[in-house]
Parts: sequence; structure tokens; C-alpha cells
Amino acid sequence: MIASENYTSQAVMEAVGSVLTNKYAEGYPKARYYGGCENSDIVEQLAIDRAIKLFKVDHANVQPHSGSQANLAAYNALMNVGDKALALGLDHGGHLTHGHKVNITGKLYNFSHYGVRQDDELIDYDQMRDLAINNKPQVIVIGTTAYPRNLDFQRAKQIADEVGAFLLADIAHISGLVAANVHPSPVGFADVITMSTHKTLRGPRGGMILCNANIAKKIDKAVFPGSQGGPLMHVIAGKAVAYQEASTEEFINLQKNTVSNAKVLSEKLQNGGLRLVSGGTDNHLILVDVTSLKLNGKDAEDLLASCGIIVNKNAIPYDNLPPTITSGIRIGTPALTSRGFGHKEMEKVGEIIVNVLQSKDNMVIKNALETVIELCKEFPAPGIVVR
Ligand code: DSN
Repeated sequence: MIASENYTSQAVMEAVGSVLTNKYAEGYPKARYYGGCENSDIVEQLAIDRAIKLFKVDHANVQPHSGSQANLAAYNALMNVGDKALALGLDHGGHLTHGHKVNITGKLYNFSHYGVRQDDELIDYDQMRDLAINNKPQVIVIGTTAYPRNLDFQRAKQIADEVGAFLLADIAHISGLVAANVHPSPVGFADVITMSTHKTLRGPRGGMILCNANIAKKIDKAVFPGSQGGPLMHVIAGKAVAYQEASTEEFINLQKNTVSNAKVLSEKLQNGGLRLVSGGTDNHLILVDVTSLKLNGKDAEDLLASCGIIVNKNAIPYDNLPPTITSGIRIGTPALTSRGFGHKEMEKVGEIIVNVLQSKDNMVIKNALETVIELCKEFPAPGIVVR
């Protein structure tokens, strides 16, 4: 139940495990630095065309090796070293590559950070605006890794326009929801959209950048040769497969179910006495404050792991504990929904989480583990063929 994880299909894994791993194809389709790229051209162009159609954008670069690489390349395209940028702080649900001081993005660029309000734990767009007006950033980033609510791309665009900044939407976590129209799209608001491809989108492990036509060349140059060498053609093939899968009715239903499963789970947890950051969820994840259970995030993660439920400890806004301990856990529904879990099963999972975290009792954990094993047998992981 790691919110950023999912199961790809067998078809995606077959593409990633294909002979395309053997080929060097530096450059772009029809403009390569190596011979013998005819098949690589077909594969990459297919991935590009499918991404453009899926997200309804002008341009797609499918070469970033990861979401982090996508962000670095996007900054490289939009800023000079030392330029100012503004993003949500990691401790409030942002990401390392949104200019955290330990990350290269925080060393190359001059980031300041907005946060969530203390009272309702929702993104403070007024603070975003104040910081934008005071600091005049070149880029404003809107994107999250541990925020259970919808993002207001329109509001962020208004702020970016007010100060003449580029708006970069990092939709790594919600790209599947956006593709299925289950979360509002940043298209039409953001100048550049970055993402990883393996989270709600269910593609192979990798990244992608979408953008308007006017900055397409800059983005392409910033990816290759700006920050990467040869593209991972086998992974790009996997992306092409995933984008086709993401355009189906089945995928749209999966994303709807991911969100409704998160709602069912959040209600179960709240009814069991757990405090949820921001009081609930609009998307695929839930952030639980475990302090009232006399636990910290690390202990809660360990307790749940002992009954077969894997989540991650996660800082909650205004957390007093260090990132290695934290006061919260982050719980996601994408992977279980891909396995076929519905509301009935999510209620069972919620009951287990509440019972285990409330009681911390060995007998309760033992019984919970048996139920988890039964559920896993009933809903096997997709993409794994047992021969
Ligand atoms: N590490 C990812 C997550 O778990 O949210 C973000 O890249």
C-alpha cells in the first residue's frame, strides 16, 4: 500500500524485458547519433504519439529515466543556474527534487518553499502568492508526493502569470488520475508537466515531460544532451504499451475505483478513531497522524508490516519528529485496486489497520496476517505469470 507503487501489466513487463535493452539510440526519432535505430524510432514515436493523445498536449518527451530526471531536465530548460524557484516544501508533502537542500536541484537553483496551512492542512495558495510576489521566481512548481487533496492548477497559473513565472506541474503521483479525468488536468495551465510513469499511471519505472509547443525544443535539448545520454529504449517501449492501456475504459474505471477505494478506507480509519491529515482524501492516498495512538510513524510502519501490510512512515505537516521516525504513515490504494480490491475488501483492510494500530497485540497481528494472506491469494498480483 505504498502510495507511489503499483503493478504494471504483463504486456508492459514484456516490453521492458525485450531486446530493445540492447540498443543505443542517442538523439530523437529520425535524428540519432547511431546507426540501426529504425526500430527504436518506431517505438519512441509511438510512445510520443500515444502520450500526446492521452494527455491532450502539444509535445511529449518520453526519454527521462525517472521523475527526478524529468524535473532536473525541466528546470534545466526553464532556468539558469542560480535562478529562483518556488515549490511546496518536502516536509509539507512536496518532493526532494523540488529544491530540497540535500538534492542537486536545491544546490543549482535558489528555491523557496510554500506549505500547507496549520489549521486545515490544505495548500496555502495565499502563501504561494506572497512568496511569488516577494521573490519573483522564474518557475513555480505545483506537485506533491504526500498530499491527499486535489491540486488547484488554475489558481497556481494565476499566481505564476501575476509574477511572470513558468508554471511546472509535477503530476508524478496523480498522472493516472489525470489521464483518466479523475483529477483536474494541469493541461492548459502548466507550461511544463513532469511525471514518473510507474505510479497511478501503471507504466514501467521511468519519467516523462509534457509541454507546450513553444518550449518543446528547449525541453528536448535539456533532456538530451542536457542531462541524459542514451535513452532506455526497452523502457520507452513499456511506456508506449502503458499509454495505450491508459486510454481504455478499463483503465478509467481502475482510476475511479482507486479514488473510491481510498474514500472507503479513509472513512473506515476515521470511524476507527484515526486522525487523517486534512480530514480525508480526494485522491489515491491517505496520510494518517498516528500520534494519538501513542505511536510514531516508524513503529506504525513496522506493526503493519508484521501483518503483511506495507506502508511508509511519512512526515505530517508541522511534524516534530525527524524523517527517520515521523508522526505519520502514508497509505495508498493504487496497487490493491490494480489487484482487484473493491469496497468490501478495503473495509476489511481498514479494519485490520485500525485493530493492529490500536491494540498492538500479537494475537490480533497473527489473525490479521491470516486475513491478509487470504486476500492476497484471492486477488493475485497482476502481471506475474506462474508457470
Ligand atoms: N519516492 C516517491 C514517493 O514515494 O512518493 C516520489 O518520487
